[in-house]
Amino acid sequence: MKIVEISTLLTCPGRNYLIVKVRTEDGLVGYGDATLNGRELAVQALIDRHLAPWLTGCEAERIEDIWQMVFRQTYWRGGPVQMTALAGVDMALWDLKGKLYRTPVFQLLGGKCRDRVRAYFHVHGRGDDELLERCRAKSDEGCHALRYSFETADPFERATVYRQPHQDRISEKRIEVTAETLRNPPRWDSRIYSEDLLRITAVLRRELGAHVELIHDAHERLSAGQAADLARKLEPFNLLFLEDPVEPLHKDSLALIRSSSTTPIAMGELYNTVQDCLPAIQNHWIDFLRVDVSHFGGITGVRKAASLAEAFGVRLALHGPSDISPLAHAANLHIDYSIPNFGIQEAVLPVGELLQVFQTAAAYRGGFLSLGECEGLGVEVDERAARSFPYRPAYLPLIRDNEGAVHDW
Ligand code: CS2
Ligand code: MG
Repeated sequence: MKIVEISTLLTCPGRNYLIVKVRTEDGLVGYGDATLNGRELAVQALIDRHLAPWLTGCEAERIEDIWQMVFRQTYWRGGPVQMTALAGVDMALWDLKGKLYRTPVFQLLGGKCRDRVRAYFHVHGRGDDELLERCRAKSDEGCHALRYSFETADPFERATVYRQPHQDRISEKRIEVTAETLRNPPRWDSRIYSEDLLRITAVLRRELGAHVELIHDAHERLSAGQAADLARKLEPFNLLFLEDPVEPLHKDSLALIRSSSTTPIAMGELYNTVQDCLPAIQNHWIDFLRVDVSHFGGITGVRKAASLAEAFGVRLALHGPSDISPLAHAANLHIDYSIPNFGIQEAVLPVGELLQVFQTAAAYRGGFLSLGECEGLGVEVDERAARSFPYRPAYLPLIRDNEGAVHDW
C-alpha cells in the first residue's frame, strides 16, 4: 500500500499546530502532529519540500524502515526540527496502520498494560494563597497529582515580579508573546525563586496533606549547585519529582544533583534522540523520562527510549503541554497504555476552538485519562475547520537576569 501524498496543515485554533497528513493509494488517511513551538514554519518546509517528495511511493506499512530512512539515510541526524518532522510522519503512519487494521494503536504496540492512565495537571497561582486555593479546587475535582508554579516579587525592587512558565488557568494555553515583548523581557532571579519555592512547597504539603502528589518544573533555570541544594532541601516535602532542574546540555550536572539528594528527578522534554537520553538513564541520574512524542521521532522514537528506560528502572512521564495538539496527546496515551514502565502523564484538556478542529477519543475522569473505542490514534481532524484558523506568528518568551543578561527560559 503505497504512500501517494504527504501534506501539512498549519492551524491556529488558539495556538499554532502543524498537522501532517499521509494518504495512500487505497485512499486511507493518517494524521500526525509535527508542532515545534515557535519553529513551525521550519518543520513545515522540511516536510513539504524535502520529506514529502522523497517518501512518496514508499510502502506505508513499513514504519520502522521509513523511520530509519529519515533518521539515518538523510545523513543529518537528530535535532529538534528534524525529529519533529519525523515525529509527524511517524505518528501519521501509526494512525493509518490502526485504521487499516481497524484497531487502536495501543493494540499494535502490544496491547494494554493498564486499564487507565494516571494524569497530572498544571496549577498556577500568583502567590501562596491563590496557588493553594487553586490546588484545593483541582484536588476537589479528583485530580490528586499537581504540577504547581507561581510568581514571586523581588523583595528589593518590589515592582519586579518573577514568573515561572505556566499555562493560562482557564484556557490551559500558554500565553505566547509578540516580537514587541521580546525586546523588553521580564526579569529572573534564581536565588529569590529558590527561597520562595521552598516556602510555597512547605505550605502546599502542610495544607494539602500527605497524599497529594506534588510536581515542580524548574524549567532548566538553575545552575548545578543551586539545583543540588534545592533538591536536598525539598526532600521533606516528598515531591513526585522535580523536573528539569538544569538545562539539557548540562547532562553531567545531574550527577551532582543525584549524589546530593533523594528527591526524584525528571528530565527529557528537550531531548530528541535515544542517544540524548543515554547518560541520564544509564547512570541512574533520573527517575522519570519526559520526552515529547512530537519532538522525539514520534511513537517509534519514544518506544525505543521507553525500552531503554525499562532496563534501568526509569519510568515515563511523557511531555504533554498545551503546545502539542490532541493528536500528540492521544499518541502519548497509546504509549502509556502499552508500556510496562509508565509513571504518570502530563495532561491538558482540549477547550474552545481546539474542539472544532480535533475530536478525540481520549477522555478524562477523576484524575485518570482513558481512550474510548477507536481506530488508529482515535482523533478526527476537521480540515476545513483547521483552515479557518490561519497561522499566527508567536514566540516563546525570553527572560533576562537582573543585570540584563540572557537567562535560560
Ligand atoms: C513545560 C512546557 O509542560 C512542561 O513541562 O516545560 O510547557 C514547555 O514550556 C513548553 O512545551 C515549551 O513550548
Ligand atoms: Mg517542563
